[in-house]
Amino acid sequence: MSETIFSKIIRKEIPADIVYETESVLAFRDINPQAPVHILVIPKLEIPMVSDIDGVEHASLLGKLFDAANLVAKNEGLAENGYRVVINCGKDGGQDVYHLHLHVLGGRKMNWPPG
Ligand code: DGP
Repeated sequence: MSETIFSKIIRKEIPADIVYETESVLAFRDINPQAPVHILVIPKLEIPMVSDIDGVEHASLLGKLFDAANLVAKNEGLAENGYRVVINCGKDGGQDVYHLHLHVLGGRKMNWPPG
């Protein structure tokens, strides 16, 4: 699958409000926030979607993604009241950008069930 706009953000070819970066992970504010805090956490490795994850091959990277999600949530002051971490997968899952990303949402009470 071809690269997405997130690859351009990783390479700093287009601007993004980056809040956290390591050699393998990048976190930046969503351009269309659905909550007072809405941050995307992505691997720099191009994995299109959840169904492309290999649990063995990507185990370490997945751990780093969740560590980053928890860290940015803490940095944004979400640790006490909690937050939601969402991964949309495919067309019916509501995925628009085919580069794996965790949505970290917080700063308001989330609704359930999701739409
Ligand atoms: P999803 O529907 O799960 O694939 O979410 C994609 C998210 O990516 C969506 O909430 C909007 C966000 N997004 C798309 N393009 C850009 C961009 O160029 N910059 C930033 N910061 N976010 C983007």
